[in-house]
Amino acid sequence: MDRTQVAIIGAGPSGLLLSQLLHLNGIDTVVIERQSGCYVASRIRAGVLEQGTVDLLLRAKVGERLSSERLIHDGFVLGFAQGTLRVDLKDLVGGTVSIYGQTEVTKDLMDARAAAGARMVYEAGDVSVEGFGGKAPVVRYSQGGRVHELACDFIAGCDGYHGVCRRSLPPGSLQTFEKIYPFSWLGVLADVPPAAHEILYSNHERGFAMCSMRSLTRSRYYVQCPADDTLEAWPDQRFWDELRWRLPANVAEVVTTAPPLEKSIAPLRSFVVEPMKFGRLFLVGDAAHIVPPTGAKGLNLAAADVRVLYQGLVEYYRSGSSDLIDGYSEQCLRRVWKAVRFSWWLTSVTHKFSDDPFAHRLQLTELDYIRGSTAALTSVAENYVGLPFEEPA
Ligand code: RFL
Ligand code: PHB
Repeated sequence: MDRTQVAIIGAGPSGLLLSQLLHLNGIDTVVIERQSGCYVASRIRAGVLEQGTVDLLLRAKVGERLSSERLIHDGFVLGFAQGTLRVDLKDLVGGTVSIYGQTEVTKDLMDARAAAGARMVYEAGDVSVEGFGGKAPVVRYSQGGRVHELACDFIAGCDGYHGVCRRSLPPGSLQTFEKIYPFSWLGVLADVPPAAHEILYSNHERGFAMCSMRSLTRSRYYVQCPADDTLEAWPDQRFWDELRWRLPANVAEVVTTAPPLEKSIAPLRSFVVEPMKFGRLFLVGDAAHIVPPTGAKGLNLAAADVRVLYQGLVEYYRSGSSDLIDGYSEQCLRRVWKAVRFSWWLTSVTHKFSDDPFAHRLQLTELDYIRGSTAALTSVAENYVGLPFEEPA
């Protein structure tokens, strides 16, 4: 039977980053992914990296292109019917965020893993995980018409929300917390200059809209749409009209349009499972938790889980101590719940939930309150840039 120290299920950002950090610390991994490499490399997702995530990517030696190509933003903007409010991250908490697409992070990690000769299995079928309750976990998968078995010390479930690892845990061993929002985001990526210099979250009576970017020539826009909406209902012109309608007038008038490079609908949910560790199986990133994209926390939380897990595994292999890996779940969940709270809060003040005038007044009051309170604004800023990590670093 083939063998490795850590079997990693999923080659999204969590799996690739964990594999790279463990490799740099002399720990052997095999990454097993059900999709093709091309598919993984072309998924369009997140765009905002906390400085802690950037630091971890630098530590993983995949920060070269990131350092030269990222856009550094020291603020973002909240738009409401009554005007706009800029959250000055630099002034309030001395922080910034980096604009660099998850697609690029994934490519950089894939290149680094390939350059190091990593064992990557793409297009693996029927992946299953067993034996993690004891000392001899095994991963099975099929490829090229054959079933393969991989023995390992640990399994990292980096296989996203729809993955197999969480579903393989014994019934009753997990507690699940979930909130499904009554709307989705329709996103468009287009090669047009961004209409706003900074990310703009806009609350409008027709629904939420947002301006983001990937570079100075590539924009990412979103509009809130009904949860059961379809792409067919959104011809390009309808999307651009609706976006302009919902943005502050000075931004709307400089939106330029082009045929989308990508258009997709993503449902919004908050989801957490506890614990994130069962025996020798760890759930990492979206496999354990989902947040609505409003706070830009999903990828950053995934990186924070990886940071805790790789440090714990390095300590285990160096000293034999399992103290850090034993505390993996508790440590990660403290950060996860704070990001769940912040993403829920930012979603609840910027989106249209109903026609209820009371709910709308509360949203406006939230804005009015943070506008008038440096304490409240500082809280928003410290969450947006990313809360400090717990040590050891
Ligand atoms: P991923 O990226 O879902 O990767 C999981 C991988 O596992 C594979 N897989 C399997 N492999 C083997 N066997 C199986 N049975 C498997 N089942 C699944 C999958 O093919 C995949 O390759 O999880 P990971 O690595 O934990 O990364 C999480 C992030 O992708 C996610 O949190 C972010 O994209 C969320 N997110 C954002 N996060 C941010 O930090 N900042 C943002 O600005 C931000 N914007 C967003 C977002 C997510 C969005 N969508 C599409 C939901 C904007 C959007 C619209
Ligand atoms: C994005 O650029 O895709 C993006 C940015 C900020 C968010 C969510 C998505 O909060």
